[in-house]
Formats: sequence, C-alpha cells, structure tokens
Amino acid sequence: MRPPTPRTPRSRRLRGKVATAATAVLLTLAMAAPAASRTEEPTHSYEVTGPRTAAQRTAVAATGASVDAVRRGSVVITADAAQAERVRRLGYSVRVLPGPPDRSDGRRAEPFDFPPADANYHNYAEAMAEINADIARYPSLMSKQVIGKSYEGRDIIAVKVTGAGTGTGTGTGPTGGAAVAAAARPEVLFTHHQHAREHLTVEMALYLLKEFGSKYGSDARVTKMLDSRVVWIVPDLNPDGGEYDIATGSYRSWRKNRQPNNGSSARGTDLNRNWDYKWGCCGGSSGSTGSETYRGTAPESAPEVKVVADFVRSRIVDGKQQIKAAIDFHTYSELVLWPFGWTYDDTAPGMTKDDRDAFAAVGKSMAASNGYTPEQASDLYITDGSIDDWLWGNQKIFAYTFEMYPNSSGAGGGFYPPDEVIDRETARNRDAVLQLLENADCMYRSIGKEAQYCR
Ligand code: CXA
Ligand code: CA
Ligand code: ZN
Repeated sequence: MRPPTPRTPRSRRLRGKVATAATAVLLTLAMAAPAASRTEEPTHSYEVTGPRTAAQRTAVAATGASVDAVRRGSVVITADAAQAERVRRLGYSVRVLPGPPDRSDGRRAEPFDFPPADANYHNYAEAMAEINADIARYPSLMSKQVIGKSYEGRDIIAVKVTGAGTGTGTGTGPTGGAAVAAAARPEVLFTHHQHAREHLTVEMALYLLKEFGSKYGSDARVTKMLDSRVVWIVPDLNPDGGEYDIATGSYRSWRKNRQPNNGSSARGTDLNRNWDYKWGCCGGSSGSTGSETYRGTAPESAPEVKVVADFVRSRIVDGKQQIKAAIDFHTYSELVLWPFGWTYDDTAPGMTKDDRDAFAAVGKSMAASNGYTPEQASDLYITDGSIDDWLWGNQKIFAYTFEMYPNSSGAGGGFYPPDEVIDRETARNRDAVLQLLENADCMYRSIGKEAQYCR
C-alpha cells in the first residue's frame, strides 16, 4: 500500500484568520475519523490500584496496556476496554481518569496544529522551520542530514553539532609541525519523540540546538564540549504519530507510529519495543496489533526504527562505534533510566558490574542535577526491544532514557503539560546533558577506573 502524502500544516501566522474554503475542507477531512480509527478500539487513561512490585507492574503491562506512571501501590495506564478488563481480572481496582486536557480556549485549532492555549509547542513543520533557522544562523556549528523517512514519508533528520575549535580530533602538533594522528571526537546522540504524545521531548531538542548555538564561543563549558565532541540530535523519531496526535485540535493520547498492521484495523507499532536486541524476549512487549506496546512483525519492522538504527550503525568507523553515550527523551515521571529493561538483574551477559556501576554513577549524578529519580529501567517493569537495550547491548553505547516533566499524572498535565512549562522543563536538563558530554570520553572515570578502561 502506498503511504499517503503528508499534509503540510498551516503556518501559525495564519492562526486567527478567517478560515478559507480550503482550510474548511482540510478541517472536515481531519475531523472525520479515517476508516482505520473508526474500528480502532478507543483508549482511556486509568488508575490501577494494587500493583506495588515490578513483577506486578509487568503483569499489568502484559495485558497490552501501556504503563504511563508508577506510584507506590498503583499505576496509571493507557488501555482499551478489553485491556482494562484484563487488568481487573488480575484482581486490581481500575478507575477511569479524565481524558487529555482541553486547550482549545474556546477557539478552533487549525488542523495539524497545537490547540491555541498550547501554541508554543511546535508541530512537525514548525519544528523543522525552527531547526532550519538555527542552522542558517550557526552554519559553521551545525548541519542537517536527512537520514530517512517515516512510514507516511516525512523526513527523519539528524542535526550534527560540533565546534571548529581545537579540541580532540583536530590534528596539528603544538609546534605547527606535521599533523598528529588525531583521536576522534567522542560522539553523543540525543533522540526524541519515539512516543507520539510525548511532545515536550521535541521541545527538548529545540532547546538543545538553541542553547548550543547561542552559547558556543561565550559559555566556556559549552564551548569546551562542542570543541571536543560531536553531538547528534534526532529531534523527531515519530513525526507521523506526533502529527496524528494533534490533528483534530483535541489530543488523542496516541503512542505508536502510524504504520498499518496486516489483517488488523489497529494501526501502529510501539517504536520503543521494536529495536533489535532481545526483541520480544521476555514479556516486555506485545504481539497483538491492538496493544499500546505492539512490538511489530520483526525487529526494525518500523521504518522509523530502521532509519535511526542504520544511522547509528553508520557511525561505526574502522570497526569502532564513534557514539559513546546517548539520551533518549520521553515523558513523563521525572526519571533517569539505564539498561537493561529486559531483565530485573543488575548485571547480565553484556552488562558487567563495572558497566552497571558506571551507568549508575553517571545516572545518579545527572539525576542529582535535574531532580529526577535514577534507577534501572526494569525497576519500573520489564520492557524488551527498547532503544537503550539495543544501544548498549548491541552497540556498547552508554544509553539513558530521561522521562521528563511532570512527576505524576495529576497536577502537571501528564503527557500534556501546558506550554508555559516548556522553557523551565527543558532548561532543567542543561546541566545533566553537559555532564553526559563531559563523561562521554570515558564513562568509567565515574567509578575511578579510567586507567583500566580508557587508555
Ligand atoms: C522505558 C524507557 C526505556 C526503557 C525501558 C522503559 C519507559 C518508557 C517505555 O515504556 O517505553 N515509558 S513511557 N515513555 O511512558 O512509554
Ligand atoms: Ca498556554
Ligand atoms: Zn515514551
């Protein structure tokens, strides 16, 4: 089947103007439920009271629901009616929570645009325009590569940020003599927006680009890092899901991509269950197309995952992976997570005690700066096929997940915090990001073992 051509969203400059006939037609199209979603099971957010161990939460997730927040003795999930009934049959009490907030301000949103009260969020076109403007402003510092396309044909891009200064990897000797064999600059990867409804993570990418661009050459810490590292930012892994989530002006709480599934009316693969490491191994994902954590038909069956995995593999130079560390941004819960997700064990094949201790040392230090809670991913519940497990297990990249603001589903808006918090909650991670850059040349320094591992 041919993917539909992506619709170009309306510029926010047009917002408030009288709707043209074309806009009205578009709006009507966007509001009418497409064939697939008419038969797709509607989902709701629920509070589930009872589960208090990781094993109990894993059992809740095994119903096909997504576990969105973890508290002592309860969880918040997204589930359809059948999944909620399965959770009830586990013996837990299940209560429907309010749906996504109404941010319409009584005004009509343009199709494929954020609702008026959240206008400071960037839809796909706005994010791309912002990034292009940053690159035009700082052309010697940053550049863009289209690394592939989403299922519906939108560009997935990587922005490269690195300074022109003489840090690691530039190659003339101190006396101006012959070029010295240059140690390559350690590379650090930031990925954003695997899950459609986690829009704050795109804002995090835009923040990093603005911060790096505007502080390079004036802020000593930023300058030193960009002159000795290569930063890769993939600002939007799931543009199709993100656009679908906002298309009608009311948030849809969509999580997956928008790839159709053979023989099913349910669309989408959970990108963070589709990576090629212990895919589907351990009850941390679902084989049902209707599940919020559907793992896809095979590892990398989601084009978005294949595109980013191919990009990561392309950074292997002379047999050595150049990317040393990574953060994958999600919302919400205010957590710093490290692998593995597939096992409850701290150490496992491919994760020594020293590896684990270095993950934990840097993870805890980053969490001390942003106020998040540091823990191994499986302390929440088992996941398999996550990006962090693949980046570490397959590529030996020290990969973290940050679950951003808010802390809980109540006050902060869950997946939909108001746009007033964007500046504060993105800047909140500035120090943690710089810490990861500073540690990236030798993560084992954090446990006093630089000599053993990094000579
Ligand atoms: C997560 C992230 C990385 C490894 C294991 C677990 C949590 C993440 C998820 O389930 O993919 N939570 S979230 N953002 O609510 O979906
Ligand atoms: Ca607002
Ligand atoms: Zn997520």
